[in-house]
Amino acid sequence: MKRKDIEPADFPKELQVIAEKVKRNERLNYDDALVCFESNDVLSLGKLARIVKEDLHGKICFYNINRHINPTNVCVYTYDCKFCGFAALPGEPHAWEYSHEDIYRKAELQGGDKVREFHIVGGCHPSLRLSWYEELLRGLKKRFPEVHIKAFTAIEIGWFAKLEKISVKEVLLRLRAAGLDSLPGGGAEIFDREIRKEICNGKLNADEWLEVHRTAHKLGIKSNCTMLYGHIEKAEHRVDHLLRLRALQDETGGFQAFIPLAYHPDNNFMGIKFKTPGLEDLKVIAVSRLVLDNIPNIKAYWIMLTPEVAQLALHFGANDIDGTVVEETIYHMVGASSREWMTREELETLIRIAGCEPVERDTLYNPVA
Ligand code: V47
Repeated sequence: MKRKDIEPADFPKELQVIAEKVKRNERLNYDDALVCFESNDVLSLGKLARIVKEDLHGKICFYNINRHINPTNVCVYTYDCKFCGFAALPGEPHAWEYSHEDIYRKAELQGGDKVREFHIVGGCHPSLRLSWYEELLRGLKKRFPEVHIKAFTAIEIGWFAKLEKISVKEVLLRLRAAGLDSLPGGGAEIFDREIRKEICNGKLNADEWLEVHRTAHKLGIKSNCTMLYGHIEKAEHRVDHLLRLRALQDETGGFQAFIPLAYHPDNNFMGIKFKTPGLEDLKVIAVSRLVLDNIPNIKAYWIMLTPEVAQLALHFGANDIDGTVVEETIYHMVGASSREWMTREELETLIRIAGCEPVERDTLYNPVA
């Protein structure tokens, strides 16, 4: 279906204004976004989001052949980030710090498909210096020159700046010179000051997170963005979060993909013991597609959603399902029930069964021949 064929009268009353705007390709405002999040007509939202997605991407669904690596889980924010089950303090039994050689060996284990991207994130380690990370990136580039390195959340970049007493710009320039190609989207959580204080007091605030990405974009470094939902936030906090991302994207155009991340309940200090049900996840995907009119790609991260819900998300506005991953710890330490990797064949099958056309992409969203 095309935008012009939308019949607003066919939608429930509360969504008719939204349908009209989608039909006219008009930007949704704060109130519209709130109406979307407060509606329980997920199928109608999905229908609209799918039309928007197909307008942008047709039937294409992107995937990539990537490998996650977490050099260390030792983190100064271990007890600040209440939702995290990954981090540890130095010396705790579950803490790890891989050596460069350990990491090079892991990078070799690519699960059978030729990896095009390393996704590298970790804890904010109290004593690993920026030079250690620069050496790591140089070592990886030397051994895997054709692999794109997407590494370090804004939180890690901010931490390196604090530890080294240098600016965020200087950190980014040094890391880029050593081999950094782009930034992942983690650490955004929820921008609202009060909610952020409750769930991750102490680490970068919203303006600081956005400033790291603004600085990266100005240097020509592309990045992703995320939102952690399904904990104590309300609809208005989700809307505020999406609109702040949209405003930065208007300014810089540097975000490639938005990845909504559903809160997982195990092994953390939140005290919330359930994960959002699948329909809620599909609603967040759909509303993100409708509100973020300037971010080209909405990623249904299959590790976080499960392959089953990620597949459904392709009918609710998502056009990317992430990649092979190979080894995953962040979500598996907080209760993810999915496997840690999928092969190219499995990803392609999952996409085809959803009626979409699988296209392998590189990290910068160029289709791979
Ligand atoms: O920043 C941590 C989240 C993020 C929990 O850029 C949790 O391509 C739910 O950002 N429940 C890291 N979420 C993952 C991430 C990501 C993943 C895939 C692709 C990309 C990309 C980025 O995981 C953290 C945090 O928001 N997280 N703990 C939890 N209990």
